[in-house]
Amino acid sequence: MSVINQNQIGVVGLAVMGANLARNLASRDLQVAVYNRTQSKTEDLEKTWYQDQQDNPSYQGGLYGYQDLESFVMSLQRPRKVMILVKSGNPVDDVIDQLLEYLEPGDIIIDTGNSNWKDTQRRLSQLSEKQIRFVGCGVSGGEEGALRGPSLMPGGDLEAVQEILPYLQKIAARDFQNQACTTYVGSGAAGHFVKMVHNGIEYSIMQGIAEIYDLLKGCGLSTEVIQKHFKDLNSGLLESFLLEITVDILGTKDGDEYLVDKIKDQAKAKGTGGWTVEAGLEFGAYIPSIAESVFARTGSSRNQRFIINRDEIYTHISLNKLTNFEELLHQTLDGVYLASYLQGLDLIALANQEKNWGIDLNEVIRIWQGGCIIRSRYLEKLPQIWNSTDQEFTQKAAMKMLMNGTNTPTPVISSCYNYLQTIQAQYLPTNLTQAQRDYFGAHTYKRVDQEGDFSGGWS
Ligand code: NBP
Repeated sequence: MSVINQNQIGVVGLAVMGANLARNLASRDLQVAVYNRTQSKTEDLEKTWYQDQQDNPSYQGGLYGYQDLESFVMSLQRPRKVMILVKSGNPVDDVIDQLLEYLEPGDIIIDTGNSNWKDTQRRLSQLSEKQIRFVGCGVSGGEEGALRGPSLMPGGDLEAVQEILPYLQKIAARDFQNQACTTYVGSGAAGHFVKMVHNGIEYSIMQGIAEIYDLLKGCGLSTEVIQKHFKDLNSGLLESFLLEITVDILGTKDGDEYLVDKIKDQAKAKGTGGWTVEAGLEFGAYIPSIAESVFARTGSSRNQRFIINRDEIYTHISLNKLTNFEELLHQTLDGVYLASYLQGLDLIALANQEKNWGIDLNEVIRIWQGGCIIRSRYLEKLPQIWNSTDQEFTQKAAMKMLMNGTNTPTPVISSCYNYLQTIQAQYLPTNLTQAQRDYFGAHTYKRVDQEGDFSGGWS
């Protein structure tokens, strides 16, 4: 369809995320141009949008497919706003290069994919040389969120974000106060950095939930009973998207059996968890549970030559005979959620300090309250915990008791426990570690009773 200067926003890349975001935008009364490298996806989306309109006659927006990038770009009102939702990495650079043939100074490119924050930093400076304004925007919520309301984390050029925020606010999910789950996250690569850390937290909580599932399996409980436990866990602060889907998953049958029992125990990853761990090392953040959750997926492709019958290595002591079993489970998962969130916030705070992005962590917590994978009621209480200095982590006792009761591998529960122990420890044994470093390498040490750097003094 050829319309000049008519459409308010354009979307390039119409796989699940781009198609659903475009439908979301059009359903909010916006005029949306869409383009995809493979033409058939554009045609499919036009048909879906036609059906959306039949089902919802009140829709005032429009969705217009273009078969070439030039007419797509020419159809947009100036300054043009183009959202890119293609596979992260080289495809994003390819699309930007193609767009540059037609865009003009002042136009805005919004990379809404899961780009690596370092690529975003590079693209920002490359595009500012060409006077194209660039926004790196994290999106969370998966395909359903993209359609019905995601959490949107835009960062980069402030003025550009302010110009697109009215559109983002229309399509975003709502927080607990009914405000849009989007905000200007910060300058530079802040948006994609925050989204990356969101994914790191997601990895950790998912693995923590899986470990609770494994503990319950180790008690000999049926999938049906385990599902009931997760239904109960999905309450209070733990009421969350990840527990909701766990309950649905555990209730899904394939024939007479549960589908989950037919799935191979090998989890894959697309990279954002690993990037979070790299960033943790780069900025000196203590994020052990995020690292454990990434390696837990790697470990799930373990070398099978050591495998022995599970019953021989796992001590199935009857966890379900522990008093207050439900409460222990709740407390343990509470510790996992809390430690995972705190680690992520710590990492964002350290990066923000070094990069001067101007991130407001309370706002980050707020825009995760709706639409996103790590949304939970915990996020209501998190600012208070994050901003306080004297917290008692009462969850630790339950975590310890559960772990003592089993030989089931619990890398994330253990590391969350150790994380909470470590950040509360009045002193750690690292005086000895530093002494050893100085002993064999003259790496110096600091003293508790004098200022300065010291070395030697060993007998
Ligand atoms: P994919 O990540 O599967 O990418 C497929 C899209 O990229 C198609 O439109 C494809 O066009 C296009 N593309 C590729 Br591949 N190479 C291209 C190139 N060189 N030039 C132009 N287009 C190219 O899509 P997705 O799952 O919808 O995700 C889109 C972005 O959103 C990704 O960055 C993803 O990480 C992120 N994200 C995804 C989710 C999720 O739940 N899926 C959630 C949050 C964020 P074609 O049709 O012509 O092959």
